[in-house]
Amino acid sequence: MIGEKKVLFSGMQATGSLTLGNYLGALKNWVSLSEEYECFYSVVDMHSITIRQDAPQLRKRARDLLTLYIAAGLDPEKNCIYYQSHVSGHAELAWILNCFTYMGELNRMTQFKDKAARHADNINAGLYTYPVLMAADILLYQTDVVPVGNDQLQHLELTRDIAQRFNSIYGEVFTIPEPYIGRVGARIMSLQNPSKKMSKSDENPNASIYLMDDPDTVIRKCKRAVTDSEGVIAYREEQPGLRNLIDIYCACTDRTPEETVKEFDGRGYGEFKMAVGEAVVGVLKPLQERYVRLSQDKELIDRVIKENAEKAGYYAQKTLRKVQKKVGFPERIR
Ligand code: ATP
Ligand code: LTN
Repeated sequence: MIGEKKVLFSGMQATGSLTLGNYLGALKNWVSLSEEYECFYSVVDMHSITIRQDAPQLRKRARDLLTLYIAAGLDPEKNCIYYQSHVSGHAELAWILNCFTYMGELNRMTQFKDKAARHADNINAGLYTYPVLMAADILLYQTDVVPVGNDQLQHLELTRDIAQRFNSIYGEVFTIPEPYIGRVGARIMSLQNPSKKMSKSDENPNASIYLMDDPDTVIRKCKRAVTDSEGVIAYREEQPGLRNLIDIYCACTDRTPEETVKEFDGRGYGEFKMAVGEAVVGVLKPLQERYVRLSQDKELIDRVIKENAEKAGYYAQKTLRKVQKKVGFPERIR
């Protein structure tokens, strides 16, 4: 708890252009939770280097992502929006937690297996211990809830196990975090293959809508989305492409699938796809306008970066000092 509020932590990697999936599955939920909780939203740049990065490009993407958090509606005065690499406590706690994590546990992580297969030439130790750094991110702030997509649940389960193990040895040091999975948009699928999730690293540009796509591109991608030959607008598993478009439409217009099916009863796919495209444009356009305005305000962004790193650092140090004392590191002499 910080004051009267429970603590929320989440983060995203700056490793590519964000998609509508990232927005509807993560960012949009972050905004809706931001009043209720004391929030820490990090740009997890230390996680990014587990895959080889170009330094100037990583720096630019990290700043773009931080700006996008604000453009999506997170108020930087109320939410702690900061770079992970600016708070050294993440790395310090990660080292300690490494010593409380078993290799057997890390061997089971499916994201490691996927990424190791995709980057066979660079299976580094950081990629392997990535989940421990993620556990440190979360536990450093005594986090109560962590909003993530389904794909991160395994990492969160590991975080809870590490925290419980530590607490059972040293007493109640860490708060045990709970996952938060949003109701809508939990899993937006690829427009070209509805059995795969929409992902920023998809090599087919028509599969994903990017947050910075212009209106014509958005409409074109929606029109080309893979559907079926049933010809009936219905929300069912046998029509996964259409179901995904209905999910997108609902998430963008705050409607339910039932309302949507009713609204388009008896109308064709072409008309519906057009409506989906327009609904997406309706969400992206104001976001893009805010993004352009904010990215020109260097002073504001710089101030957010500086002040929020200090705020995060303050809370991080509180937990870190406690942990260092528990494990037996000598006290500092002042
Ligand atoms: P990559 O393609 O590089 O693996 P990604 O697009 O899957 O990236 P991440 O950076 O792993 O995105 O995830 C950022 C956040 O967005 C996570 O909380 C994740 O669960 C969520 N997310 C990513 N893709 C989707 C999607 N298609 N639908 C809903 N949520 C998503
Ligand atoms: N692993 C996450 C990003 C991430 C994160 C976190 C999410 C790093 N640290 C802490 C929630 C809490 C991803 O790849 N999406």
